[in-house]
Amino acid sequence: MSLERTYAMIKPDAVAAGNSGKIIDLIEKHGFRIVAMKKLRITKEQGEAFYAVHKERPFFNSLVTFMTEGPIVALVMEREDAVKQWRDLMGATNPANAAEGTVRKLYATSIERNAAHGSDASETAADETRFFFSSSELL
Ligand code: FUP
Repeated sequence: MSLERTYAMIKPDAVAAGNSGKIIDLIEKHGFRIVAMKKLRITKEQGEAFYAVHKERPFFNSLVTFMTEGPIVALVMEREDAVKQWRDLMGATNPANAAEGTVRKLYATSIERNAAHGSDASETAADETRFFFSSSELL
């Protein structure tokens, strides 16, 4: 299997709680190479565009408010089977259903305040990467 890249975010809840370092440590321990990383605060416009696929869902406004309440850490990371491996390491969307040892089991507090984001496919990862990083930032 060849190397794949995925896009990840450590969400505002986990950054504010001081858990970003521990999550980055987990990421590296699971064999991901960090290709790009930055701390930033998402604007309302960026949040609405990033989550546009969920526009009609009842949680959309609340999700955008949460994602813009404080800084996030955005990452591009690489390993074999990166999209699935990162989703497995994050755990289920709702931390109540997340497996032991996963990021969401360890650090999430609700389905909304769920500590981390991971792309759902390689193509989505490329789009989400372009949304936050220029090609010269991918190292
Ligand atoms: P995931 O791929 O695990 O991030 O989950 P989804 O794409 O289904 O959902 C994206 C984000 O929407 C989740 F991370 C949190 C938020 N969400 C809610 O706030 N409430 C819900 O009922 C479902 C999702």
